[in-house]
Amino acid sequence: MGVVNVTPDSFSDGGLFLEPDAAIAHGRELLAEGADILDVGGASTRPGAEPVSQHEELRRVLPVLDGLAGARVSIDTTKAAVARAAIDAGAGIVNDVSALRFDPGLAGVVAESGVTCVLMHMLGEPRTMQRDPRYKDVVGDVKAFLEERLGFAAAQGVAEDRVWLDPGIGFGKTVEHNLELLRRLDELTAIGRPVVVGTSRKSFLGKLAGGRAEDERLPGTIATNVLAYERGASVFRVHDVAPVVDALRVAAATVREAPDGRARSSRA
Ligand code: PMM
Repeated sequence: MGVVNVTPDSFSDGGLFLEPDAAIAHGRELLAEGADILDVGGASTRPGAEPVSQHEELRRVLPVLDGLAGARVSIDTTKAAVARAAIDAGAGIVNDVSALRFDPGLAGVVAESGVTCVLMHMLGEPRTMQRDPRYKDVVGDVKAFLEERLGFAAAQGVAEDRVWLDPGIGFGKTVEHNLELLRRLDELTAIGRPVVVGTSRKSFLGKLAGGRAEDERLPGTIATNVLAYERGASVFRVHDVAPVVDALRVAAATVREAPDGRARSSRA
């Protein structure tokens, strides 16, 4: 899953693709590099980000979705109206970092349209999530949250086999929380739904490597995505598609199948 952020303020590429033509060209480049899905977003979710109006979010993403018609696109939004318009413009996946918590209308849009949705864990909301995040057991807590949101989605009429789950790396988590989630990712894949991971260029990678800036975090991005693959993740949300595709191809060729001959995990 290649990231197309149509925002002025995303943490690693804010402002680079704010013009529709630049975003569309970037999306096409990511497809050429091997992305299966383009994740188009018009509202930054970086820590401390201020909310964006529905009107502004639509203004940013709609021309880009039109320009990328024909590609497999996910819309990174928490808003029902944005998801509705994006689906009408061809998006087949709704990537909701609030896991259907922020907009009471979004579950209905997903259910009624029959698209796939990504439910992601976040502690609270982007404005405040990095203020001293605490868990009893981060993996147990995130797993319970994702199971509860999966149940909620199903109760709202979303087919369970249309739901992907995401631990929300960096969303209300310390470095140690992120590492524990990646170490024990198999406990989340055990829920039985495809797991999405988004470690790309995130600050914990910079901290672990001795203070690297956003554009110096590709080695950490590759390391974490390969390990997540080995632990059963299915979808890898990244900015740098070509090198991660290469790394995952090598990882896939290296990983053994389960003793019973089945693939190790469900792949999206
Ligand atoms: N991370 C960001 C935005 N959207 N969606 C999912 N499902 N998982 C993530 O980890 C995730 C996301 C923040 O990264 P960006 O600002 O570079 O887009």
